[in-house]
Amino acid sequence: MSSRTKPSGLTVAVLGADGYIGWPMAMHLSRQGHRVVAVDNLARRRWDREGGTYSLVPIATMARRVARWRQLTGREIIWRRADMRDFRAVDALMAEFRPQAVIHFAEQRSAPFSMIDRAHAVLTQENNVVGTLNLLFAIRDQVPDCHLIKLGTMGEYGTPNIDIEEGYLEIEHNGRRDRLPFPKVAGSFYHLSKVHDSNNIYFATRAWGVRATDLNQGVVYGVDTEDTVLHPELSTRFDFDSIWGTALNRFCAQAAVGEPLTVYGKGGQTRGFLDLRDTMACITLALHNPAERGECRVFNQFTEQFSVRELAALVAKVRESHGLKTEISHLPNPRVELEEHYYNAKHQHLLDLGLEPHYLADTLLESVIARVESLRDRVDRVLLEAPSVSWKRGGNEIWERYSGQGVSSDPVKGALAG
Ligand code: NAD
Ligand code: USQ
Repeated sequence: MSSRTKPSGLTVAVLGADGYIGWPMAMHLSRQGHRVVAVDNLARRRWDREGGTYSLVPIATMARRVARWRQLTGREIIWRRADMRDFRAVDALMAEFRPQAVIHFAEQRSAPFSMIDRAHAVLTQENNVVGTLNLLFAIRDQVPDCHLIKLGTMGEYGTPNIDIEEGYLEIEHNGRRDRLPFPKVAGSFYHLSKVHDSNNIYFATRAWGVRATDLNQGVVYGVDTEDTVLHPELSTRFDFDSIWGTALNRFCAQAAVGEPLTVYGKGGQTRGFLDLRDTMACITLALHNPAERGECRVFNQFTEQFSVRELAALVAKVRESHGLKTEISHLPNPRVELEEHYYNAKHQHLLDLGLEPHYLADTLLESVIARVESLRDRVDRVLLEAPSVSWKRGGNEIWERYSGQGVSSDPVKGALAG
């Protein structure tokens, strides 16, 4: 691992910069004096329109965001609309800006979305795998020294009955030893798209000497960073529906409007979690301590682990401290996943680089719930309802109810039109 730390004035491309994490990341790096090129094809806004979902926190257009950022800070974020599946566009971006680092968030990131039907599974894997492949080729051809920082997910590993290492496992088999990628048993076509990406990235580091950091990130929570709070037009999104909203976001929204918390099955499903501010810190640490040429580093990027049941209890406890009773309902689980399992995932590398974590304390939960409460008039309770995508049967009632046309016949082409 390189010992370089804290360079400033790097040119960094943030791909997926209109998203929940991408937008605060773009501001965070701009504040630190880096030259930020923010790229997105706005597909996510389009998928929201198609499915009748929306961010609870109102979000401004990218044009308004970068204008407001410039006005408040005097700093420039260069905004470019481009689709990662369009190789010419990706190649041209790398050639024009010659970034020293690329932070790649630009993927379809919902597991339920990927399980709606064949078309959504294909869209997800085509969007994610082709986008990352295009980026790898563009880096090889245009900026071979560029550091790729790629957002993967802890869900790539699944929930094995052994400790989860950071990317690689030392194995002894029939008297021989090797260090091999940790086995991956992902739980949705979305999570599998990240496994495929990881394999392609690892190959590109070996074949072409690309420098890469593959961040297996846990579930991110929180809505505010020091930059998003500067102005309403700098806010980032907050998803609460059953397609895009994570369990924790949904529980906060359900508690805020007095609906029961929707725990799927027994609720023993355990995952890694981290605060949005720690995501900023982790990625900045990876950026300032780059991988070597030909190195494929894997960091497990989370700070704490909780079961779904524990999350629901935490939210209910916060409400109780305000004298409010919150019901927790255990619904039939729409997913195919273990509901009680061993889970012990290592996450040492980022701590070694200097990460100082925030923890999911009552105060943080309280502030998220309060934020949702202040927006309660915007909450459509239909979107908080019971799960709508079954891992076995697919389908999405919300999608059909809102769009009135069911799943669009070719969402892949549609997304290109974005
Ligand atoms: P998001 O959906 O809010 O943002 C993703 C952005 O990427 C969107 O703005 C979308 O328009 C853009 N995008 C998608 N496909 C694109 C394409 N082909 N070309 C250009 N832009 C495209 O998601 P997020 O929550 O900000 O997640 C960012 C990344 O982090 C994703 O890769 C996700 O898989 C990963 N991740 C997220 C979490 C989480 O809890 N949010 C946890 C682990 C990993
Ligand atoms: N769950 C509930 N109730 C709900 C919603 C979900 O009990 O109302 C359960 C699910 O069954 C699952 C767990 O909560 O067991 C986590 O689901 P989630 O929707 O919060 O998170 P997930 O689908 O895993 O996806 C989210 C992000 C994804 C990221 C992933 C990180 O959407 O982009 O990759 O978290 S990780 O979980 O580490 O793979």
